[in-house]
Formats: sequence, C-alpha cells, structure tokens
Amino acid sequence: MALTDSTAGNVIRDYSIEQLQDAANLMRGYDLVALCAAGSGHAGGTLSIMDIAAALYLKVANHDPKNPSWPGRDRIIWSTGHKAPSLYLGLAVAGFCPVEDVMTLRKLGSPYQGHPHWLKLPGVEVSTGSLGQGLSIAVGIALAAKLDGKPYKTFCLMGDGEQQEGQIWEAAMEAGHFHLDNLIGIIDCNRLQIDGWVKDVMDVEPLCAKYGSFGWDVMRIDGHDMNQVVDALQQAKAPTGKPVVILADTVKGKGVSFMQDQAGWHGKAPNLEELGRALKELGLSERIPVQQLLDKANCYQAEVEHKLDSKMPKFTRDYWWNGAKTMKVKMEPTRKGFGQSLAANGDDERVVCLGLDISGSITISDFYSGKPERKKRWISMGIAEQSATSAAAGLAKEGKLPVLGTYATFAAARNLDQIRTSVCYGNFNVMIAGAHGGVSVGPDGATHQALEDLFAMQGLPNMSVVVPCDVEETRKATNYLLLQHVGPKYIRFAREATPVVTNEKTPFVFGKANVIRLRGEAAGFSDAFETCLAAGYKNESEDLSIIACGPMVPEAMRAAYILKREYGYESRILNVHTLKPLDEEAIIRAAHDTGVVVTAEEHQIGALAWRVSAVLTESPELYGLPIVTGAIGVRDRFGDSGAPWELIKEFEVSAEHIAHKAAELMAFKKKRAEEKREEREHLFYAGMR
Ligand SMILES: Cc1ncc(C[n+]2csc(CCOP(=O)(O)OP(=O)(O)O)c2C)c(N)n1
Repeated sequence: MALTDSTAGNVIRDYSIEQLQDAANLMRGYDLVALCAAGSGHAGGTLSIMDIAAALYLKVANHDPKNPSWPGRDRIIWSTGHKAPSLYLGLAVAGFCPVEDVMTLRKLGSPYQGHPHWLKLPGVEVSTGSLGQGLSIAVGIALAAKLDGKPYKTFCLMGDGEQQEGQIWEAAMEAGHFHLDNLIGIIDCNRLQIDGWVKDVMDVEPLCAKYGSFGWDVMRIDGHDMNQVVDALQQAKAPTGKPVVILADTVKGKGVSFMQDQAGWHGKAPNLEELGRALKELGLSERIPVQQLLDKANCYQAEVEHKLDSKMPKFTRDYWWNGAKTMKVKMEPTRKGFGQSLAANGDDERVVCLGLDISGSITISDFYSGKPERKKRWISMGIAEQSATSAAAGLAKEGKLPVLGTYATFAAARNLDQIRTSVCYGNFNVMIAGAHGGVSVGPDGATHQALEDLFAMQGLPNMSVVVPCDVEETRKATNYLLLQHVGPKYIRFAREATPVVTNEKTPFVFGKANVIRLRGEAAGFSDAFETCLAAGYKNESEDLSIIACGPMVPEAMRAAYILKREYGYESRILNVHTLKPLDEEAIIRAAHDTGVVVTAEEHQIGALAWRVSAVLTESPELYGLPIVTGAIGVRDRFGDSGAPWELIKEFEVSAEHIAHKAAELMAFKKKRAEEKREEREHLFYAGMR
C-alpha cells in the first residue's frame, strides 16, 4: 500500500519511479526556498535525504493525509531532527498540509519549527532535535505494536554522524534482542557531519558489520537511486524475525554543485542569489513560484512582528538597542570570548580540548586554529557528549586541564549523570562550556535552547557556575576558570551578538558581583555607566535593585535607563556573573538598601531568582524588612523557533519587561508606604482623642 484513504481502505495515489524522482527534485527546490526565507537551516542534510523522504512519504509508508493519526498508519521517526524540512515537504507533497505553509519554516509560532514538534504539526510522529534519541523511541513504538498485535511498521531516519551517540547502540541492541522485525532503520550515509568527514571526526564504520552483530538484517544501497531506495524500503517491510537497517549512501548537498560534499553547507541557508543558482541547477527556475512563496513567508513574518510589538510594554518613546542617536552599543557574540581565551592560553601543555562536532560555532576550534602544534591536544570525540564527559574526568585525573563544550543543553543535560558522578563526585578539574544558552539561540527552536541547565549545574556539589554578560567578560571568565580555578566548572554563554558592556578595565573577580550604576546619558551606551566591585560600593540609597546574570545584564542596564528617563528612578544593578558561589553579601546589601529587588535571567525563572529568594529569606540582616521582589525569566515554557531578538520579546526577557516589572514593584512600594503613613496618622489622632 502507500498513500491511503483509511476510511475506504484504498490507495489514493501510487507514484511511479519517475514521478518519485520528479517529486524529490521539486522537494529539494521547495526546501531551498524555505531555508532562504528562514535565513537559516540545514541545506546539506535535507538535500541528501530527500530521495528517501519522497519514497517513504509518497510510496512506501501506509498513511492517510486526511487522517494523520489513523491508528493503522506506519510510523516515521526523524531521529535526524535537523532535517525537518525534508519531513515537512514529504508531508506537504503527500497532501497533509499546503506546500506554501512550509515557507513559514523556523519563524516564531510556526508549526514548521527548526526541529520537528509533533504537538504542533499533524503527521509528525515525535519531537526530536537532540540527536541519537529517535531509534529508542522507534523501539518503544515497535514494541507497542508487538504488544498490541498491530501490523504497522516503524521507520527511523538517522544520520551517519549521529551513529556516534551511544544511545543509538543501546537501542540497536534492544531491537536485536527483541527481534523487532517491524522496525526499519535508515541511515543517511552522506559521510559528512559538522566538523568534517565522519571518518576523521569519529569513524563509525563498518556499520554493516556493527548492525549485523547486533542482530539486524543490513542492506546497503545508493540512496539517490530511486529504484534501489523503493526496493529496499519495500523489502524491509517483509518480516524476517529481525530488525532491518538500510545504509543509504548519499551525497550531502545532493543536486546543487556548490553544496555537494561541502561541510560548510551543513547548517547554512542559501541567500537569494545562491537560491537562484541552485534552482537553475535543479531545473526548477520556471517551476517553483519563488516570489510568491517568499511573499507568503514575509506576510507571516509581518504578522509575527505586529503581534510581538503589540505585546511589548510601552513607554513614552522607543528604547530598543541602537534605536536613538545616543547610547549606541556595539554587539558581539559572547561565545567569541571563549575562543579568544582558549587561543591565548592554549600553549599550556596541560590544556586539552574535546570536540563534540560543533567546534567552529562555539569557537572551541580557536584553540587549534592556525596552531598545528596544538592539534595533538585537540581530541575530537564526535557527537558523544556522555562518553566525552567521563573521558574528560579521566584526563583531569591524570593532570590535564580538559575543556569540552557544545550547545548548553547537550553540554549540561544530555550528560548530567556523567557530570554528576564522573566529574563532580570525583571533584575533577573539568571545564564544561554550555554554549548557545537561552532562547536567543533562535530559529533552531526549543530542543536547542537550554533553559534549565543552570538548575542542574548549580545543584551539583563541587561545581562552580559562571554566566558572563558579554564577550569581554566571557574571555576573562574563561581565563580564570581555565588556569586558576581548580575543580568542576561550568561556563554558560550566548550564541547571538549581544551588547558589549564591559571592557578590559572592568573588574572581574570570581564569586564577587559588580555594581553597575547609570551616571547619565552618553554617546556610547557603556560610557553612561560606572562599574565597581560590589564589595567596594557605597550605598547611594537607590530606589530599586536589579540583579542579573549573562545577557540579561545589558538588558538590566537598558532597563535602568528606561526607569530613570520615564520615572526618575535610580537603580542599582548587580551583575552576578558567578552564580555559584553566589555573592550573598552583595545581594543582602542591595535588598537592604533599596527594598525592591528584580531578578533577570535568560533561563526558566529560578536559577537566579530562587537563589536570590533563598538569600533574602535566610539572612538575619533582612528579617522583618519590607522587601518586594519580582522575577524576569522564562515562565515554565519550552522555547520556540524565531529570530533571537524576537524570542527575547516573546519570552518577556527584555529591558522593557524588566523596567515594567520594576515600575510595578515601585508603585507597590509607594502604595504600602502611603498606607503605613495613613496608619501612623490614624494611630496618632486616635491617641489624641
Ligand atoms: C545530542 C546532540 N548533539 C549535538 C547536536 C548538534 N548537531 C546537529 S546536526 C549535527 C551533525 C549531525 O551529523 P549527521 O548525523 O551525519 O547528519 P548530516 O551530516 O547528514 O546532517 C550535530 C552535531 C544535536 N542536534 N544533538
């Protein structure tokens, strides 16, 4: 069967091989238009897997576009979640949704998230994006089918780099052990991953022998020969007592000469000019209505912007970054400070950096770039966060200074037990970099936006946690943690270009907060502020305190500017770059001196807010004092795709939100003071009577 009407039980359409080839080609074209409209995404892998996607969705899988949750359907699991556009186009061309809608890819609120989310789009079976998990989900689904005596098949699409994840092999063992002959794995063997050739990053071959020894039937095919693809998939559906894996040899970037076999096109979208060239090579210039599709995307985007705008707190003027002639700020990606420090300090022979296949983007590659003599201390571990974490503990035990880093969610959550037991329990000198922290990661969406990592890292005994506020502070913090601090340490920084608000002279003392005060208006944003160590700060009886960490520090500074201009309020900003150990003294003094405390974090509310609350409630110096508090941060939600600054607005973690909250608390403080005054007057006159 194939595309089915589940009610009548008949096939709706049976594609011929030629029609499938044509559909795959068209899907490649639509994919590139969607990526171009999104301005980001994964061109290479979506193109390599497209023939397989077309064969599966249009011919081999039993499913019903009119009834996506038909219980009899075959299940298709995209473990290789970053290739979501191929999944979306498979669904669209099969008739589950309009092709034009896919053009909202990676935009805020779109069902076509950067990585698939089954709760947003009918036809998507499960939510993925963290590599290596899909095969285990597929094992669960296949087991359920066996338990219920259901005939449907479960397909699981994976990448070859993804085979480096240990969880894949746990699932492979389970499928073999349980003789899951209703499970079909398909590996898009395009031989490339982010950091280069799979064989160089961490060789996974011989996959044939490996899966065979785990009790699977194995087929190896040309993943671009539609006859072979369809034959293999259909053959794999026949039960043999074993799970089946199809190793599909493909070319990353297939069909577009300048993308083919190029690692640089892994996570990149074509611009308009490149799109034009690509469509020409695919023979689609006349067949795809590019402008109409881009208009659709732009229209959706305009709506997003309008909605966001109407939700923002309003003031007498616009205070957004670099929106006026004064208070201009330079923006630079925070992550660069990490690389700069590794480049500067990497000559220390004890330093070893562990690669997790995202090296350029998080700047850990600066450790060895242009320095071949350091290459032997660059240890590429592949996409294997858990093993790499324990290996780092082993390296530290023998006196090395290991540094590992990846997206914060994979650096601090995927491997949490390894951090807890191998690193922290043993108190080893391992530095973990949680890059791309917070919602500002942008269009990759929820699976790539670490919003919980700081809970876990702070909760671990022996662990130190630093969340620097800009590129310069990231450089200083890395310098300190790498060479001076001994013990488990976690540094978390953002991906996006964020305002540079510190300079070489700004103090940075591990475990000690800085006080930042607005001193007027200036041409350059950071020149309008004065910063000193909190310990040396003399109380200026400010109206309120804003306690912030990471990229929320610049937002807190901008909020202080808004509060001064709009209400005349003076704010004491505390930059608590070190979350653990926390500068409790500075927090107590700020609360004591101002009586109003707003915390700001680009994280689920609590990593900072709850720690500050604990200080406020447990400190005898503050017992009985009327202190009002408010928290800015993500409120118990998963992230979303969208542009970084849109997400800052959507998740209500902008300066405007901080200022709005602070103004509310100030109104409350004033009202209470007024009530107290009236109460005193009342008592006074009652006494006179
Ligand atoms: C657990 C986890 N670690 C890291 C990443 C970041 N990441 C996204 S794609 C990718 C490379 C995947 O390589 P491969 O499976 O070969 O896919 P392809 O090259 O075909 O795109 C990495 C490391 C991730 N999504 N999940």
